[in-house]
Amino acid sequence: MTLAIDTPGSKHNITGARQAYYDKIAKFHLAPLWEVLKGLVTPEPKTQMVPALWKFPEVEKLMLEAGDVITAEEAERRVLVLENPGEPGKSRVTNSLFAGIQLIMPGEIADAHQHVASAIRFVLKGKGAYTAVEGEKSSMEHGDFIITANWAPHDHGNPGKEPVIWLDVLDMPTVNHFQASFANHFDEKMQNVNHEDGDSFERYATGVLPDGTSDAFMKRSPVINYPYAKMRPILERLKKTGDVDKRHGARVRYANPINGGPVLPTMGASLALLPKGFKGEPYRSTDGTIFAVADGSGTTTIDGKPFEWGVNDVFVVPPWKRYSHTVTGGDAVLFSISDRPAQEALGIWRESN
Ligand code: 1HN
Repeated sequence: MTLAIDTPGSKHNITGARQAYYDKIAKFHLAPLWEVLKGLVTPEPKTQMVPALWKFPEVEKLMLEAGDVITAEEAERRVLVLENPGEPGKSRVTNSLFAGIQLIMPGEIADAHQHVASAIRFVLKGKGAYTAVEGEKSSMEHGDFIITANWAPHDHGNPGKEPVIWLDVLDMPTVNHFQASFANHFDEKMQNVNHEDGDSFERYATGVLPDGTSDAFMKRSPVINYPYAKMRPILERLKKTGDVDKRHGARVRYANPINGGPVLPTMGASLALLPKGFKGEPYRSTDGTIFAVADGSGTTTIDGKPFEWGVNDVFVVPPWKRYSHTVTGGDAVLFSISDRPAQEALGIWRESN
């Protein structure tokens, strides 16, 4: 086939001939790579996701209104999805992660179920609720980091007197990307609890390992709850000895005590203390990151735009957007979570300043 004839209007002829060719091959489920190549193999990460911040006082008010609209039982999980404004309606905050805010009112329970998607909870506000994960009934306190691994049975309840609110992050968009989702509901509303509060932390995260510890824990941490009350003093130690990173502050990574790896294969989390007066240097990485404010107040400038935060606010930094933290009050503590372990396992994770 001759495509190029060097006459006036030849451009039009080429375009027309090409289009005719594309129409013809489309019937065979074929398409020209050269028309889309530049958008597929980009020289730098491209994302439709945008930086965003959810202020806790606003979210809390709206969340409590949800308490009037629907019971936890009807909703199965009373969660407001943190929708990235760059892609509303997709139930995700980054391409790979779901984030939501969950409310459980006094006297309510959220039934036992299990799913392939792994979850984490970071407790924001309220006392007296529990989550039961794989037989361990764990109390939920502000700043606690609780994991629910792939296929782990879990249910929540609030026998206390106050509403309890937490951040849920799930790798559901990742699981759905692979189209590998399974889920199961138990007939019993609550699972059998045979391990008391704090059991897995004491057993596995205090310098000893029980004989016969399962190999299954190479892939995911055996610890259900990493309590804030145990983590915060470690951050204070780092601060005291000046172990403060110029970008991230005095930071610890939640680790699997069996092998030092991430708590889950798909998601990794950290807790950082940014000392009073901290003015962080810029940083970017390919893992879009969700932050929750455990303590203090400050400003994070993301892609040149300032986002002011206070206690329990949640914000998201999309992949490869440059950001820097500044503290405006006393010491601040930031929780963060991303898909970094998944990217590292695939050998694609990168960072720069
Ligand atoms: C889920 O099972 C929980 O168990 C929370 O509390 C949020 C979001 C999407 C899918 C499943 C929970 C969820 C979820």
